[in-house]
Amino acid sequence: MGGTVSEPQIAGEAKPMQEMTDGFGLVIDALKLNGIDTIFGLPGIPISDLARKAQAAGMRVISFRHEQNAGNAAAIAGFMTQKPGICLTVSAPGFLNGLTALANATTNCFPMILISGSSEREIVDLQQGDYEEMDQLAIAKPLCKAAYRVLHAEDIGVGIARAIRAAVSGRPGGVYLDLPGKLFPQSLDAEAGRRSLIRVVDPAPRQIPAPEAVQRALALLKGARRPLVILGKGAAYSQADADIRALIERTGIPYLPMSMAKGLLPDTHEQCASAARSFVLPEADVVMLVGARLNWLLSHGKGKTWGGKGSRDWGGQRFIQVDISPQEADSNVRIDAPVVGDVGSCVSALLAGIGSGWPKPPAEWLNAIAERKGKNVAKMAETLAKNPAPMNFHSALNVVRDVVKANPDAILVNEGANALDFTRSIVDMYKPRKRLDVGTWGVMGIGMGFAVAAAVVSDQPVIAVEGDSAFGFSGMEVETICRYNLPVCVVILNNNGVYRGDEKNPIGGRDPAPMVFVKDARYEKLMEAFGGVGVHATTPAELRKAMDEAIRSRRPTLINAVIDEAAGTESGRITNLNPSAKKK
Ligand SMILES: Cc1ncc(C[n+]2csc(CCOP(=O)(O)OP(=O)(O)O)c2C)c(N)n1
Ligand SMILES: [Mg+2]
Repeated sequence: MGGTVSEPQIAGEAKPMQEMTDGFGLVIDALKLNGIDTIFGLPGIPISDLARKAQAAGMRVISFRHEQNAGNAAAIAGFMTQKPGICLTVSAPGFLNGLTALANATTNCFPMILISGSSEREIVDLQQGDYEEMDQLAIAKPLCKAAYRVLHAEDIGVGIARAIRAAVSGRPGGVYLDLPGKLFPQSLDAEAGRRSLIRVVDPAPRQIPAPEAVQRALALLKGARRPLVILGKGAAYSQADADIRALIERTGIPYLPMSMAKGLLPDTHEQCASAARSFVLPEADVVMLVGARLNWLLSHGKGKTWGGKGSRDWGGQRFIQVDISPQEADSNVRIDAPVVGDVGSCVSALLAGIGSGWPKPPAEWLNAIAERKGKNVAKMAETLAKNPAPMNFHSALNVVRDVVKANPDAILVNEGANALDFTRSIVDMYKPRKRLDVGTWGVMGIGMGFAVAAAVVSDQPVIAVEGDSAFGFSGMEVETICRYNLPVCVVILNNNGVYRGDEKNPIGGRDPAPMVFVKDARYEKLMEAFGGVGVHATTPAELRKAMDEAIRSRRPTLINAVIDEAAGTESGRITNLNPSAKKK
């Protein structure tokens, strides 16, 4: 046991020297017993010794500069591994800093456990003003899937077991585990401690769909004239990669990957309809959602995007929805064939029902899509071939696209507005779970936390394509990247501001406009400050050279790619969601 301590025998006592353990040791042993080998966190009172002892017990302890980044790291580690990512924070302010990541994880269905130390219950509950006093459990509850507190060392095993089950079973999500400072030094006979721990059996049980639900779905799919499959990040999470590919290929149905489902099949696959998205959504008659929700990212399944007459009108589609949550169906429009179960079990049941003789969709539909795709791909190729000075998003991302193509195992982290939207549409992904981004909320700040975790979990090179604003939310973690010597190449698409950098103060006052930053900021020097490689790139050739070198050397690298400050658009692709922009 990593964390056991020995207590000296008391003089005159007859019993042999008793091996003892304590709260610190039990937390570490419980995590290790469940195959959790990494903690992302930021230590301090009361969890400093927990971090030290975890490292001494052979766990990887990755310390960050801000808890939100540690939390984002834990969340994406959970997405990548199907094991809950652990984020460890101190009380009140540290806990609150981690809470945004916990809420974001829950929204995105990433399994993570936020473990926070907390202050003395007796003082907190009487509000007597303890050091970092806060009723953390109450605050965490509405923002996560489950929240628990452990008061006695002998309950640590149960607490960790419950947290693990809550995080990964059913629809995964964020879990809060409150460990008051007084818990850690509580000592316990080591043997009793060992017996109190639980190795969780089957933490995420398969959920097999009902045969009649599968039949209903297949009957609907079979009658379709213009079928479409939409793959969401739930499909990517399931790791049922081979079956998902078989489902697409054996049915011959065109598919659209949501952002983090890109690469489940290579984006260059002939059935990929991404380049004809605005054609296939309104035209499809039967749509099968696989681990994708009909939220804002899919215009709630209605409106003009889906061929509805007005913004709230339903189109004519009929929907099949494969989802682990029985509550998901009918959230926005009618779901004609819900298939409830884990994506892997559902897809394998669908495949069994499909057999080998499934008729391909009508050629008319496939040809119409191919035609749109061809036109749009040609148009894009033309734009990408241009070489303007200064660089724009297209000419810079054309380089990233080539580098990712040459390094399909590299993981791409991506955030920003234009920096996000252009990267998503220009950079093809070739393998599952290689694209990690802002997810359901479109949240800024995931960049460096995701990059650190991706490198730690996979040991593959990581390319983080960042808007200059987006980068600022987690930029201090370049020190973390250097400290752990991680193979992360940050590419900042630097257009001097949020969306663009050419706005002026409307009344000509001394303050700059609210959406712009210091012009020509030298972000690369931040990486140099900590011993990494900084590059100022003003041409595609310079960018290519620096990226190739970063991937070859695996050295922490930050490339400041200078982009035309007038190249972006307001809110990137979601200008329509911005109330003030709408008035214009
Ligand atoms: C936590 C959070 N705060 C604020 C925003 C609003 N927001 C959306 S995109 C963005 C930054 C866009 O600028 P940049 O990253 O430089 O990308 P660009 O469009 O300039 O390429 C901001 C602040 C957000 N999405 N999340
Ligand atoms: Mg910008």
